[in-house]
Amino acid sequence: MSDKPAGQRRDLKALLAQEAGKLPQPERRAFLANGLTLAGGAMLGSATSAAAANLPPEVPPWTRSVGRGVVTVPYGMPSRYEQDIVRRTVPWLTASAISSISFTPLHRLKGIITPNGLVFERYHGGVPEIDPAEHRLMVHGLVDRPLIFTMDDLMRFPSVSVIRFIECPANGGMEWRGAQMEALQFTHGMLSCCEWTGVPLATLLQEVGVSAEAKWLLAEGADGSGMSRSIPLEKALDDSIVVYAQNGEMLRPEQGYPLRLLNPGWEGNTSVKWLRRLELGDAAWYHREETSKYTDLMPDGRARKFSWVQETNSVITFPCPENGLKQAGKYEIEGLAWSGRGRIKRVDVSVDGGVSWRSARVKGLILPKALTRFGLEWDWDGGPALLQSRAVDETGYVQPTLAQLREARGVESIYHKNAIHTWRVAEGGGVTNVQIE
Ligand SMILES: Nc1nc2c(c(=O)[nH]1)N[C@H]1C(S)=C(S)[C@@H](COP(=O)(O)O)O[C@H]1N2
Ligand SMILES: [Mo]
Repeated sequence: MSDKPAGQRRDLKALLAQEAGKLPQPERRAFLANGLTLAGGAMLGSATSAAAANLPPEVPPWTRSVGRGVVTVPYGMPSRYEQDIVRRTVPWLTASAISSISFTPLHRLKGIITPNGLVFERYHGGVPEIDPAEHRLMVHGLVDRPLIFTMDDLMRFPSVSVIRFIECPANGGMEWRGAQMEALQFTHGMLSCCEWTGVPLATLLQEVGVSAEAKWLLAEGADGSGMSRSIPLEKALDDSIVVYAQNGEMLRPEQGYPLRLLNPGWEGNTSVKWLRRLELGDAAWYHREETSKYTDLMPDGRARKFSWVQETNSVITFPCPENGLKQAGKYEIEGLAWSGRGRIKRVDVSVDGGVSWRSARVKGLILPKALTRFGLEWDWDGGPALLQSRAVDETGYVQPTLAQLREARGVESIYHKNAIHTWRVAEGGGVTNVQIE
């Protein structure tokens, strides 16, 4: 999008008028037929910063010489012009970087896959450096044959690959009591979606033979925090996966190299990284991460426990505080929707704070428990607007309003804030984060 002052845009307009005769006619007709007027076009907007000598019909220097050769960069990195697209953290959120969180730059991503280097990170005891040759997974407890697997052992089992989101249930948690984060990266960035490859947990459980009394499973990490969660056996047998690869390559250290558990659609916390131990038992363990943490204090003073599923949620990724509007005209409002219960069925978008709604186009892959992208064409009149998205999943669950969520859960929760989110577009195109009930 254009981020140039109006003066420069006028220069562009003049330049284009001058160049118009040189443009191939069919392209020009299509361009105008789309109804996009000058600065509405991102291509035109970005052209304003270019030196005249590099603009068509001139031939720029990089076209008049050869570029760098193969394996100058053995492991490829994004263009240096994309260097600002990085994970970011909120320094005041946690006392130390060892037990902290970084956020995915959702405002700059396309499609539904999060590139490995931009997947949000959450650690309770830092990232351990584990040699896969020395890593073991022990499966024991109420089983017929306790076993210890090497990484090589695990890779001999038939594998599966699935595209699934992982979301920390604390995503947006700063906003329960009204705190406003002025960036999409910080309101919703504890969210990622990757293709994960590994062995279904059911396969490993078959290998060890689960005892009839077993009802729960404890998953424990090999990191310094020794993080652990109790998982009901039904989930473990349903769709949990012991994962070793992510988007086609081995897991990143930040994501649990060499092995993590993936519980699709559930609190990110249950997807234990650096997985070293699975214990079968007849009851939940009630460890720290399911008692003092990852429970929700309700208005009656009691705590909701084992609130595993990440319920239907959505957010508009363009425009957003980081990506404002510059000039009245046509745009595509875009966003992401997801549900821990299955597929997204529909996404409605409002530009008037929920008074009226239109159905957005759901774009690309529509997979269960995966990010799903939506878009809606919008002719912005240049005036104030309140943008909202409301997702519905295949179970019929409708994303609640903030008022409905507060009504049901009070304001003491940290986790599971999946309310309809509002971006306020001001006259002039600046976007801010607002809460409307
Ligand atoms: N062993 C271990 N597993 C862990 C954690 C951890 O600190 N240690 N953090 C959990 C939390 S709270 C979340 S939200 C997810 C985050 O996964 P990611 O860092 O791959 O995005 O990992 C979970 N698994
Ligand atoms: Mo988390």
